[in-house]
Amino acid sequence: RPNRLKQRLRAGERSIGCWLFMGSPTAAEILSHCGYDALLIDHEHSPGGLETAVDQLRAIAPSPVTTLVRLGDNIAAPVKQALDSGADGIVAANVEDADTLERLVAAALYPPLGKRGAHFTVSRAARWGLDGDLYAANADKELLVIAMIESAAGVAAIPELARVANVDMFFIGPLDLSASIGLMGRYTESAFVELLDEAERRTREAGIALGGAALPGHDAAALFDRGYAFVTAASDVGLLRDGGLQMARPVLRT
Ligand code: 3PY
Ligand code: MG
Repeated sequence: RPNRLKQRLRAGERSIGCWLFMGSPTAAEILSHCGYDALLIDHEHSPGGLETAVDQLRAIAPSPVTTLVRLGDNIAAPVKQALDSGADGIVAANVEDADTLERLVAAALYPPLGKRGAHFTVSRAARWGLDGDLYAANADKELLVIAMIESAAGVAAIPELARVANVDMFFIGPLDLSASIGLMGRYTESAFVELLDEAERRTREAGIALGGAALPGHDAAALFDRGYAFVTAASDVGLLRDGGLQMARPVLRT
């Protein structure tokens, strides 16, 4: 199946994503109908493991939305399992060195480009072996590998990380980026603003697509204006929480 986000990146089109923190296939299904280009299943902070992810992927599958899994750990095993389960790509949190990134890319790509092990019978992505040849022929071209930059060390490493082949995007995580310099969530502090600017500038200079999460108070449009190709501006939890507050507050006040 075509990777919508990857196609849009190639075409220079702006794309929007939403995080899935609830481990809920129903929330995933609802959001798959809302016009996002990509949904990001989180395994870094969220409940739910691979089997939950498979149910989320099934719920999204009738839609053309790209599915990404953010890894709980930057090692090879969950990369292979997420991709064989049918995710269209992986997101690695807080990447700070080229060796780690190289190993993750190698886990995502079949030889000769990488070292991804092949097994199609157990692979939902290869339609349980029915599409083994087709999947093998297209996987390396279609999958996305996204590295998150979310520390001062990660920003410093951008030129080195950019030399790793077959990385599709650097995605800036502002919360952890601010925390890494002792300013957690203090997005207007000049030291943070400067570090964010530097991360954006280095990514642009490296010629890698820039992604990021919209800060509270910054809408996605502001990030697109700064050259972002992909922005996440919502999550299943955030939408439910904020919608819940919005409905309850006026009632409670009367
Ligand atoms: C961060 O801001 O740290 C993120 O991981 C974005 O989702
Ligand atoms: Mg983070």
